[in-house]
Amino acid sequence: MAYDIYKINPEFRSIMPQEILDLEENVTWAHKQQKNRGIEQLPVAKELVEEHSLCAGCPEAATLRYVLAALPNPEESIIVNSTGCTSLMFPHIALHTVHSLFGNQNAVASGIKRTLEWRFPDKQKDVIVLAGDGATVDIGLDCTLQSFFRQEKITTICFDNEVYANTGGQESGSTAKGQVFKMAPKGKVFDKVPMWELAVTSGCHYSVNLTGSNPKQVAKVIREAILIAREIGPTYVNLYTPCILELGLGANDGLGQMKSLDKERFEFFRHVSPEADAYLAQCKEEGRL
Ligand SMILES: Cc1ncc(C[n+]2csc(CCOP(=O)(O)OP(=O)(O)O)c2C)c(N)n1
Ligand code: SF4
Ligand SMILES: [Mg+2]
Repeated sequence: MAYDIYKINPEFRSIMPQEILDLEENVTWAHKQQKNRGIEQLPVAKELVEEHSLCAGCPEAATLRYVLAALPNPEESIIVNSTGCTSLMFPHIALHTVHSLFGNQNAVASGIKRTLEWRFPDKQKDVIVLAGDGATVDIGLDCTLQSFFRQEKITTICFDNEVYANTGGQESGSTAKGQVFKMAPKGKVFDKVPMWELAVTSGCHYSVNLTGSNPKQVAKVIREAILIAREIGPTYVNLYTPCILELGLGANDGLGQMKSLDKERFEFFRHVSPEADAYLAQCKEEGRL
């Protein structure tokens, strides 16, 4: 085994599927040759989610793989998740993850980050929130914004599929105006909340809005967001990962849907504070980007 972060309880070993056993035995996070891990490793690295239990073709699954491939230091990273379709993938990940109560993810992540800073003052621990739009922009908005106001050094990634997917298609604050879903039959009355703008006014040093259509771009943004959160302050990434099921699309239609919104609601937006910009330049010079 490459790194001792994923251990199966010996009493459960005999009933574990091969997929889970493989995760323990074949992870490559800390292999020396994987030092410059990136999306190039997607076809070969076991831990970059080979299998998942989401709908076939769900863009959330593909985008999570890009996120995992972009982590600057996976062994020292903790991902805080919230209930939703995203959370179905976490049992398949050989990393430290925490499943928090729906909507509380940024409060939980803030506590973890502070505790780790106190417990391991000599180690750099990256705390990353990954949650849906319902958890981030709607029910958990208070916790999300409070973590920005208080300048918590965490990265918040919202998998924005513009709907409460896991509970069958209710509208969220992130749903576009006029959108009809099974459980929003009259169409959304209000505008979509531009969370990436709220993030800027609430104190994030880095805020990006994009779709999951371009793996390289996603990886670059995630890496920058995590590095800035280490030294400067909170960062936010809003990633469009459409729910093909609720949109009535097929398993092969996710990429096309993302591309069609690249120049629309999810036109690339990037805010970087002056301190963060200077830090990114330093990271580049040191070869960390
Ligand atoms: C405290 C609490 N409130 C509500 C729920 C019900 N619930 C489970 S998943 C979900 C929707 C998640 O939507 P989103 O965060 O957008 O993620 P998605 O499923 O769309 O990826 C809700 C409301 C819950 N599990 N816990
Ligand atoms: S319901 Fe939607 S978001 Fe959830 S797994 Fe299926 S396609 Fe993905
Ligand atoms: Mg959602």
